[in-house]
Amino acid sequence: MNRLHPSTLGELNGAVRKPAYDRARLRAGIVHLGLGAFHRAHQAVYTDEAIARSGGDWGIIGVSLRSADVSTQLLPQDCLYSVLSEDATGVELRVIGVVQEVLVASAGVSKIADVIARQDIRVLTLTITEKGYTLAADGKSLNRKDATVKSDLKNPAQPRSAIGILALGLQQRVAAGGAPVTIMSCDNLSANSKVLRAVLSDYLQSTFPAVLSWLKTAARFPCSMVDRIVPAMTDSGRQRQAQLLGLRDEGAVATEPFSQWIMEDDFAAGRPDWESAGALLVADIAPYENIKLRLLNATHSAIAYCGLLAGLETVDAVMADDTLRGYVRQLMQEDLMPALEAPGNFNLADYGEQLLARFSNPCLRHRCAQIAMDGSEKIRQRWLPTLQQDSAAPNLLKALSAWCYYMLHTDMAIDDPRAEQLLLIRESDAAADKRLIAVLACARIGADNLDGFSALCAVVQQHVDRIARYGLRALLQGHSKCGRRIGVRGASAEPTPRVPAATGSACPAPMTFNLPPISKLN
Ligand code: CS2
Repeated sequence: MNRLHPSTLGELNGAVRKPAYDRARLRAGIVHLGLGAFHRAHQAVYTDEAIARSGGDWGIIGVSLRSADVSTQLLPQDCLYSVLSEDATGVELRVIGVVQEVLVASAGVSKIADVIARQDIRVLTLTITEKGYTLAADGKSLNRKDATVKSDLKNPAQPRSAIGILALGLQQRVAAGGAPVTIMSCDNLSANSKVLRAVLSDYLQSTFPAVLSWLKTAARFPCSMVDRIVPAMTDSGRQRQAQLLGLRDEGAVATEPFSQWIMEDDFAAGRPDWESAGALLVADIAPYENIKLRLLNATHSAIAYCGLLAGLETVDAVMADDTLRGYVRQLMQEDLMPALEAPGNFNLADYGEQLLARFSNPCLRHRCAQIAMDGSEKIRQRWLPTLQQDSAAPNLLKALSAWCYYMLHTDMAIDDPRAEQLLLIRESDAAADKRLIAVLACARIGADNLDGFSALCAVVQQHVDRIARYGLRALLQGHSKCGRRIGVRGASAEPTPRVPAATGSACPAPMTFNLPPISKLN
């Protein structure tokens, strides 16, 4: 089978959408740090769609900070790749053409700094994951104890961290004329771009302090909320996608039909017409961001740890299990939703139902282990704010207990920036209460940021013991201690209908292409 390339586009299966613009007219205007599957299935798709719908010449230079794989996948294809979006009702397959160049940090950071410094680059976007921000416990300053940060602070001309590379590029940008730029985080962090500005400023203060005054006047940091479930690609997924395409695509990504991008309207030097592709530009992002992080992502993490402890591999398998699905619904409705303030036009109950349906999508095969990764970073973004409002939230405490049990009492792999510390705690023979406090401290949960921390520890310890004696299902089936049922703000008082159980064979016949490319909020 031939490989996807501009010269083979004519061989694509008929229903596959191709870039609906002249690629030769694109000029790089965006540099994206973190060219993983998520960016390719989200911001790049919006940019592609915006150019197709309303013109512009915004090409993307993508930077991979970790692996060099993406360059071997995309460069031989002249950076073309395909996005498959699929659920039980249909599939859509399209080729994206906006990525123009791929750089990898392992080949040297100077080229990356050079493109950040280019005066015609007007937008810098980032998907570097929560841990990429190298945040200290306060959630906004630089973690100066981190080994990579330490090395970057010593040698800022040869940085290895994302923040260090960005800072070096900006220092060169100022030297080259200091054209204004927008720097936008697209990661699952509360107040993401504000946090980015804070940690970057902290780093610059110690490395290139002269850049700080330029940063204040010439750079904008709009926060953004991004949403699309993008599981890691597998060999069999790639093979299947090739069959659907009619061409081999080493850079293929697969995702769900749903997609959402909400951002603050605060750009220094223009941007693609992302609204034309379905993005929302708002004055205040906080309510949307809170809903996404504290409902979607919070539930996702709970599904991941409970799923792994129950021996279920994927999110849809968790949702097809009566006990677990019942628990997930309770967690959302009784603990997470009541702690959220939805904007006036936002129907939280509908959003919750939509989430349950998205999690049940049988086509995604989203692995619990993928979501479980980096838990110590994710928990403080996803669970801590709800616990700070209600440290006795019964279902959320069960999720927290599942995470603690996983870390303390299993021999399952720990893929986490604090893995070393977590493993030491797992292997230690200290008293149970001390080990529990130490594990929670890794997730930055402690008496200093949580009223009622000791009561929380007592409940979590009981739950952990219960899992050890009777298994996770016994814990999830048990009624919450106080048996309370809290009304959901903005939700109907009626019990909500059950999401139909997903079946393994529910994936549709390929090539029906009946889904709208981008679903909008409400
Ligand atoms: C997931 C997210 O891996 C994870 O931690 O919760 O990547 C989630 O799929 C996205 O945020 C959905 O928009």
